[in-house]
Amino acid sequence: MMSNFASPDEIRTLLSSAMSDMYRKEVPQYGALLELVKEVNGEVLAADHDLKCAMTRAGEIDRLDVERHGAIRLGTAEELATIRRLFAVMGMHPVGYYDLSGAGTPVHATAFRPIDDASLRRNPFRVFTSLLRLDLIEDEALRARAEHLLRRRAIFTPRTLVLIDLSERQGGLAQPEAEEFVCEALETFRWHRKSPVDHETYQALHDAHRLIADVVCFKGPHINHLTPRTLDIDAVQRRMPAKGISPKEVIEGPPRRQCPILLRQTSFKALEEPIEFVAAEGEASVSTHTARFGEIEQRGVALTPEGRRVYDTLLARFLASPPKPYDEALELAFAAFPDDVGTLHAQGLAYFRYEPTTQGKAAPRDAVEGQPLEKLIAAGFLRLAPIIYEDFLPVSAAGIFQSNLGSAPRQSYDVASSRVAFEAALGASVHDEFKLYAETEAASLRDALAELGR
Ligand code: OOG
Ligand code: NI
Repeated sequence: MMSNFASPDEIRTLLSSAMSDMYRKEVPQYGALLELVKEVNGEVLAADHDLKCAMTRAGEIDRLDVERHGAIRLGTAEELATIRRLFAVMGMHPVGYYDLSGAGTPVHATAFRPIDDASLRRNPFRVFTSLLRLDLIEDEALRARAEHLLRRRAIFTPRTLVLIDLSERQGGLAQPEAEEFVCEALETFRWHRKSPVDHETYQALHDAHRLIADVVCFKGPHINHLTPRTLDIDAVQRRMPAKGISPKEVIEGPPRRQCPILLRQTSFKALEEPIEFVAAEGEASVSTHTARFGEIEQRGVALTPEGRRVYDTLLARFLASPPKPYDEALELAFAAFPDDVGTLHAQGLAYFRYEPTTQGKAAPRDAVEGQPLEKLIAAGFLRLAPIIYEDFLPVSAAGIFQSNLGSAPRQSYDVASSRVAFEAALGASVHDEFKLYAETEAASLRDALAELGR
């Protein structure tokens, strides 16, 4: 049967762009942030010709303007399982397991994102998706109340569910179905000013943990931020105040580097927004809630398990007692981490794509045949290009949660990490991000060597 289905890549792009438009209307500061990021990215690319060429070769220039990640928080296993099916329609799959309970946040999470190279190139839209761990509410009556409220809500429109089913049965959606799907699915992520609960219940859940109230007291999992990718996070951070945006004090993640690694992020404070709670005799009582915030990110090369181990060790050591000034001290703490492509590659700390150079393609057969990889690189026949990190960092995510919840770091929950329970709720296992990067690297090596005629 000939397929005339809309491609999942196209559906994802439609939805992420619709979501961006919706969020821009809901949170005006988001629009200001996008302008600032665009301005800085333009300046960086104009000033750094090599970076521009490298990003063009890697197909990253085209995706830069549409590249976003968002986050939602879900309340039940059923919601998580259905959101997995919803994201699958758009070619987004669960990658990685993040346990944030150790950081005092009663959730665990995964990131839905495209996993193959061509789709990532087209639009790498990612949604960090947390599941509330109700088992961490100590008060039994309160936990039962939360469970009851969650059971009662329906976060998907009936038509969304029909279209997900249809897509699974047919193996895709025709163009008009895809467009309808995007409109319907968008409803799940919308902000609701009216809460279906009374203020007293809200307050009780809020006192147990602000995050619990944010999930349980709302009709759906409002998208709580949409993050554009910048090529110079320090510059954007510096210029935020002039645009009326106040960022949090420090940038999460690794320090600024010649060869950027992983992911650096900073956010600005959540908005205080009016909410109408249910009151006696159908009247509404208006109070406020903070949930939605702004964030920017800069992405660098993905690290191998060994590189990640070194990163985690250095960061943990630094965060145990972060000296001031933070930025310089962090740079110093990472002095031992190699900061050039050659060493990162030679020591197996990061993932790279192999690109045959013009010189390599013109080289005589015996100059490439049987030569070890390092020789081909040293001879300039193969060039290394960083494979960009497409995922998240648990320590950074915990910092982001904490700063936008406005709370001081809490005591960590003393519970076992629960990946098995998470995957049972999800109805699938999560992809291993290291495996995905390693496969991309291996495939690029195969192609490069074939092109060199080896
Ligand atoms: C998600 C916070 C995590 C990130 O970029 O690490 C996150 C949330 O607050 O729901 O988005
Ligand atoms: Ni984020």
